[in-house]
Amino acid sequence: MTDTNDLSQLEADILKAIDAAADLAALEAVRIGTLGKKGSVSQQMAALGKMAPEERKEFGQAVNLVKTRVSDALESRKALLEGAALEARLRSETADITLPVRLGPLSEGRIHPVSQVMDELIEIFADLGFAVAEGPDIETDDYNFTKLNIPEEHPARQEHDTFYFNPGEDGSRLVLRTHTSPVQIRTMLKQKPPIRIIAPGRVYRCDSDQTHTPMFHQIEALVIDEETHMGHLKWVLEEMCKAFFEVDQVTMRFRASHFPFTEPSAEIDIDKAALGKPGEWLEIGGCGMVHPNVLRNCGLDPDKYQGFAFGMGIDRMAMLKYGIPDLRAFFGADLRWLKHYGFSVLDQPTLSGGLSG
Ligand code: 2U9
Repeated sequence: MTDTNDLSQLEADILKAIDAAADLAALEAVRIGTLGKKGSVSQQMAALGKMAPEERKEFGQAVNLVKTRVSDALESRKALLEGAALEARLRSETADITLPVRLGPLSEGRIHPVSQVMDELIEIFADLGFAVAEGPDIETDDYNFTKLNIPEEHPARQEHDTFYFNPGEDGSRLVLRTHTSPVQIRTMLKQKPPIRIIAPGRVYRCDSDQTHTPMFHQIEALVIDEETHMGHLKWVLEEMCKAFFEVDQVTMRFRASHFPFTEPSAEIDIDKAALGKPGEWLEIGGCGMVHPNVLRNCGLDPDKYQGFAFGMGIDRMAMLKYGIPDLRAFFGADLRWLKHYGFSVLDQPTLSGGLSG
C-alpha cells in the first residue's frame, strides 16, 4: 500500500474499531493490531524503507500523521473506558451500612453473667459520676489489712481466710487480695478528695463449699468529700438497686453491723419485691462511713474529710438477677451452661438502650 487514499481508508477503519472497542481488553487488541510490532500502521512504516526517496517523504509524513491520530484516539478512548470501569466498580462495591450485622462467630460467643453484671454496674455507677479504679490481685499485707484498720492479730484476719505467699527476706508477706478495698487505699494515697470510685474485680479466700468459691468477684465503692454523710450513701444504694433490678422502687433496710474499716457500719437488705417476692428480705452487701483511722492511714484529716464505702458480691448479684441457682457452675467452664446463661456479645448494657437486653 503506497497510496494515500488507501491510507485514509486504513485510518478510518482503525478509528471505527477504536470507537467500537467496548472495554479496555478490546481496545488493547486494537492497539496491538495497529501500532504493535506487526500492526497495520507499523507495517506502513516498514514499507517506507523500500520506497524511492521522493515518494518516501510524502508517504512518510502521511503515515506519521495517521500514527499520531490513531495514538491520540487510543489514548482518549482508553481514558473514557477507564472512567467507565471505575464508575462500574464503585457502583458494584457500595456497602449498605444499614444492613443488620451478619451472623457469624460473634453470635456464637457469649458474655459470662459475671462480666455482664460487672458491665451493668459500671454503667450505672458511671451515670452517677463514679470512675472505675483497678489494682493488682497480689497485694501487700499492709494495703489489704493494716491500712484498713485491721492490725496484726486482729480477729478479722482469720475471718478473711487469706491465701498467703511465702514471706520475703525482710519477713513481709504478700497476699491474694481478700477484698477490693486495697484499690481504694491506693486511690486515697495518690489522689486528693473529692473521690468517687468503684473498684470491681476478683478477690480470693481460702474457702470452698456449695456457696463459696476460692475466687469470687466484688464491687466496692468509695466516696470521700468534705460533707459526705449516710444520707448520700443511702441515696446512691437506692439508685443503684433501682437501676440494677430495673424497677421504679426498692425498699431497703440497714441493719447495724461491724467492720473494722467503717464506723458506723451496716448490712444492706432489700425487699425481694424487686424480684417478685414482696415481704422477704435479702442481704446484698455491707456499707458504712469510712473509719477515721483508715482516713488517717491514707494521709487524710478525718476532721476535714468524711466518706462512705460499700461492698457487694457480683456473683451473688448475678445469681439473684438472672435466677442462676448454682454458684460453682459459674467457674465450671461448661459451654452448655454459658450458652444458657450467657449474654450476646453485641448487646452492650447501656442505661439508654437497656441493661439486660
Ligand atoms: C475503704 C474503706 C472502707 C468497703 C465495705 C463492706 C462493708 C462489705 C462485703 C459485701 C459482700 C464483702 O463481697 S462481700 O462478701 N463487703 O460488707 N465492704 S464496707 O469498705 C471500705 C472499703 C475501702 C478504704
